Amino acid sequence: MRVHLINPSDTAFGTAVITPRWLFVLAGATPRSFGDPLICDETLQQLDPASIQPGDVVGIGIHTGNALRGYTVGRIARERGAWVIFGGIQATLYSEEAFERGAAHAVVRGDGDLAWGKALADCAQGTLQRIYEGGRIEAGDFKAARWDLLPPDSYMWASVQTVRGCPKHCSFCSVWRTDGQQPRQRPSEMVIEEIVALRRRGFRFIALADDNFYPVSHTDIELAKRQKNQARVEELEAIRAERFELMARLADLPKDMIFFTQITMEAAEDEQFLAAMKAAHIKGALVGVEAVTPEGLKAVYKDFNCSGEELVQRLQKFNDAGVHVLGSFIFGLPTDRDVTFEATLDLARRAGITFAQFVMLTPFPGTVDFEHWEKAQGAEPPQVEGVPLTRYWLIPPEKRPKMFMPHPTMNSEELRFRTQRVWDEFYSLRSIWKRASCTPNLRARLAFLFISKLYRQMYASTGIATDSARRSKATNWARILAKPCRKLFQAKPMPDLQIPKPRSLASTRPSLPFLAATGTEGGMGSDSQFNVLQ
Ligand code: B12
Ligand code: SF4
Repeated sequence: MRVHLINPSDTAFGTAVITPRWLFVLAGATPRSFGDPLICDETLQQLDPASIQPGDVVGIGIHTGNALRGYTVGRIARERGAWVIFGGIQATLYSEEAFERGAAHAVVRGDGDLAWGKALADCAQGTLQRIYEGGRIEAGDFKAARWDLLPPDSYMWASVQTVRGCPKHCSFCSVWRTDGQQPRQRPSEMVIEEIVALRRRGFRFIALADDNFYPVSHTDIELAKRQKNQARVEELEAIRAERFELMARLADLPKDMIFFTQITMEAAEDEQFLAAMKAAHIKGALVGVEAVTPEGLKAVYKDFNCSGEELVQRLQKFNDAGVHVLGSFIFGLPTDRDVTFEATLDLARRAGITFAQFVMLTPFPGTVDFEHWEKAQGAEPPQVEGVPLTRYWLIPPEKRPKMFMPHPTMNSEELRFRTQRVWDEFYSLRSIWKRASCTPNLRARLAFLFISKLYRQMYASTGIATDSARRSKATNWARILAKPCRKLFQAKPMPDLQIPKPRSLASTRPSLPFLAATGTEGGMGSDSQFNVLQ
């Protein structure tokens, strides 16, 4: 009985940007008695059905975007006589679908770190249950990824998680409902061990696969103080102190390491935090800007963000602190008008952000937006190919609409067209070249250009393109660009790298001067350049 773990995808690029972390975590959660699981990431290459034998166990992880392909993979696996077990956010929210469409024998809901081992053991004993409730486990129980099973020469960035959950409640996001609003922070030792294992193998670019790297803001602590809730103040301060402890340990890793995370823009008001990020080699962060107007922010329950000139200044603060911003903007909000597109582009340029993504508002299951939208569709929602629109992920990709939520003033083609234009302008050769001036030399500038074009091809052209001919052209381009790009991210392995010893806690407390941030302790890089090639 062999164990397979499959990450489904309709599109294979041959090379992928970020490791799908769940594959390697579930490999780590597979009891050694089952041997090493066979890992198949279909974003690299499609599954070979012949690799599945009768009696094998096949674990398939799905989110909304790849659920349909996942169900096809499930049926293939079951036809070949394997046990089929689904997990991931989509299987958690729509478990029955995995049985009906994906030929599942079982579904693991929630965290798979502990439940996967139980399901495998039951399967081996012939007592496989239908549903396993993985729930939300404690951070100390998160399994470390099996990086020794990484296919060689395939990924640009590895991914390591430091925190699960987010205290905010944005209307378009499911994280706070599925992963919870209480941040679950992994002990820093576990994080560092994984990163060192990756650096030994030649990975120096690591994406921190966190929901929100800044789970406690000054405002949160102030509020708890005003409410005279001392227990809450202590709890929040402890979470904050743990962040600083982790960053101090990251700062002790080799200087050539580069981390990228996801963070709310509140962090920009926290100079101590930004300085610690810089010292910790966190050189980039995806910041959910979402909208540039107060009405837009209100529409997505994100009024803790800034708008207008204040927003420009906020984003610039990241830059000033040496943290490059990948700004994430949403188009299609009910408050958007035709001028919003130009205003967003203008703001993105003025704020000096390094990368940007412009996504179209999508009602993802598990979100507040989805609930409202589903309700508005009524008892008999419109159908495409016999599938109700409210289950749009089951519509074949080439027939799937690009916009689901009707807009008061623009039709979906207009929204798509305008969104595409913003991508085109932000990623025009001229604009990229200008932004590339943040790099230290010509070689790095060319690399920056190359990477920007790849990013655009992978995320914009494949996602927004309407017809399949355009999509496949974009995919081919991404495939061509991806291979040489990967080499830019490769580093010389450091097989002898040791885990740096933790410093004394006192030196990492945020209430004390953050020594590393002033450059008086080891590990801090000397420049804030985007030094891809250094
Ligand atoms: C890091 C991240 C990214 C990164 C890296 C993606 C990558 N290649 O890994 C980037 C920035 C590139 C990204 C992009 C996108 N992302 Co994203 N991303 C995340 C994030 C923050 C963490 C994912 C992660 O690695 N977690 C760590 C692993 C270990 O946890 P896990 O995946 O949840 O797996 C656990 C369980 O689910 C379960 N499990 C999972 N699979 C399986 C399988 C089996 C068999 C079993 C038993 C258990 C099991 O066990 C695991 C261990 O506990 C999540 C938020 C979240 N909390 O999930 C969003 C999230 C997954 N992303 C989301 C979205 C929407 C996107 C984008 C579409 C955004 C956009 N508009 O462009 C793109 C799509 C990219 C793509 N095609 O996959 C949504 C998905 C919503 C949905 N319903 O599908 C999430 C949930 C965030 C949100 N806002 O709601 N993302
Ligand atoms: S969008 Fe970001 S800040 Fe908002 S709830 Fe999701 S993870 Fe938290």
